[in-house]
Amino acid sequence: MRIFEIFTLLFISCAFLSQAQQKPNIVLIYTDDLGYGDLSCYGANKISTPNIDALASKGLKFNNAFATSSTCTPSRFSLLTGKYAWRKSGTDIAPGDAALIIPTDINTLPKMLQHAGYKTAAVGKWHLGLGPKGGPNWNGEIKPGPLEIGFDYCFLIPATADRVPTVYMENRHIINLDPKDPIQVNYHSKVGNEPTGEENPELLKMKLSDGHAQTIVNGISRIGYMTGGHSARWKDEDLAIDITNKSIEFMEKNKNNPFFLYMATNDIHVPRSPNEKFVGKSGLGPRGDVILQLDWTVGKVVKALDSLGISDNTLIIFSSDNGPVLDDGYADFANEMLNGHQPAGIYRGGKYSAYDAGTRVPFIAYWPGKIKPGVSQAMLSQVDLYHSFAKMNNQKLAADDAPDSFNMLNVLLGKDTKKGRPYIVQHAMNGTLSLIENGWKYIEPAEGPKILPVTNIELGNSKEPQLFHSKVDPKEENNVYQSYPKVLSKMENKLQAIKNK
Ligand code: NG6
Ligand code: CA
Repeated sequence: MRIFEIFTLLFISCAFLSQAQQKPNIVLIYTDDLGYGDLSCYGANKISTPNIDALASKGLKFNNAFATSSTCTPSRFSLLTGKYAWRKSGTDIAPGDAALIIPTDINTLPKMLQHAGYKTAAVGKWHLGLGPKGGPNWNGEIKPGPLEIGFDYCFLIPATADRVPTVYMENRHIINLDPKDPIQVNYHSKVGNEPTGEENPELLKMKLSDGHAQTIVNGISRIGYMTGGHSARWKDEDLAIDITNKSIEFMEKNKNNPFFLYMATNDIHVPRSPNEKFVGKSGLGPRGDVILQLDWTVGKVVKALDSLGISDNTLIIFSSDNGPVLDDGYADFANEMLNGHQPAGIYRGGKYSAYDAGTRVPFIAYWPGKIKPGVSQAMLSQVDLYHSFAKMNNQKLAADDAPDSFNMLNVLLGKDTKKGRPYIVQHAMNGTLSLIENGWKYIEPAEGPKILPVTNIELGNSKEPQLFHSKVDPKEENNVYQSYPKVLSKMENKLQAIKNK
């Protein structure tokens, strides 16, 4: 063999080896308030989501995957820590000036991936608090935050789009902030003299149905008061575009090394303010239009991975933080323009609820060449992503790490499409826990209203225990706890044991 040939061979085998050793990128598209029935690949026929459908048809679509909680903050906490949020107080829906909720001295999913050699980013909605006790200093360095719990980079909506401050944060600072016009935020009393929804409803481009009556920014009034920071304020109609662009930038920068992108979309949370490209396009009003916008986002991400040539080495997970809601405080015609669309599919309840629609969410795993296309009936919880990604990267978990997270790598990769997790714990808005196991669903007795006003969602609260035979009654219509005392007591005990763990 001539020297040239030897070198060529060496070169080829090195390239092959480095590709084989390259850890897979992970893109977690974590949507907000998207229901089980909101996508055409999950049976919707009043709206079409071709880009997400393509992920589902070329990847693995899960029919029994769950967020841990039926609201945002606790679902995100559980996903990133591998620990049920209800084990820790202060993890309910966070006000926009809350301090960082995830402790900096515990291991987290992004820290584990950093340790495995990944570059990690959080782009989009945060809603897990920022800064020290007492809340962040919006005009200075905002710390601790995502960078202290395992992310190398972040570009964030600090809380939610309906909470002040309505400005972007990049790494530890608010961007485009003019020091001569500092931001002030207050969640108790008015600061500055900008109009509020309560005092000046005539200035609103979107009317209110509940709450959200404080400072008006961009014609939309929010939860909380703010003043200043004018040059830093986002345009709601550009949120999806900005989040998509920053996500793609991060992927481009990191195309030669393994990366983890936690891409938390603002869509389809309120206020639903689609870009003009999508206004009126769904025929279902703004809620439908932002579903189309979300679908566009997914298409952009997939295209970017393709054009960077890294699709075959990237695992995309698509899911939602909790179930659907129609009227969530803004009068945006979500109910009036529903046109027969079923955001929760056949399931009962919705966002905030203990019934299945609160936490049963779309979940798709897509990895060309690695995950065989198909449909999975296996049970899976988002809390399992931490342990499963650790397994994928041969990372050992310490005894205290991710205590509620199971290794479900086989389920994610489609090697087990039938069984999955032995049980699911669901956590509702007022703290009620439910257990799904062996074809049954148990909801513990709870005080609290039956229906959440305005949203009109059944919360699932009942002073009596609730037991549904999910196998034959997936819609949770017949409470059969009196007929099955043995099943009931078994499930009560099991839930108690999980609580005591
Ligand atoms: C509720 C808000 C709702 C939404 C929710 C959090 C009112 C009346 N309702 O309190 O609009 O912001 O909190 O949603 O203010 S989540 O998806 O981030 O959990
Ligand atoms: Ca949410």
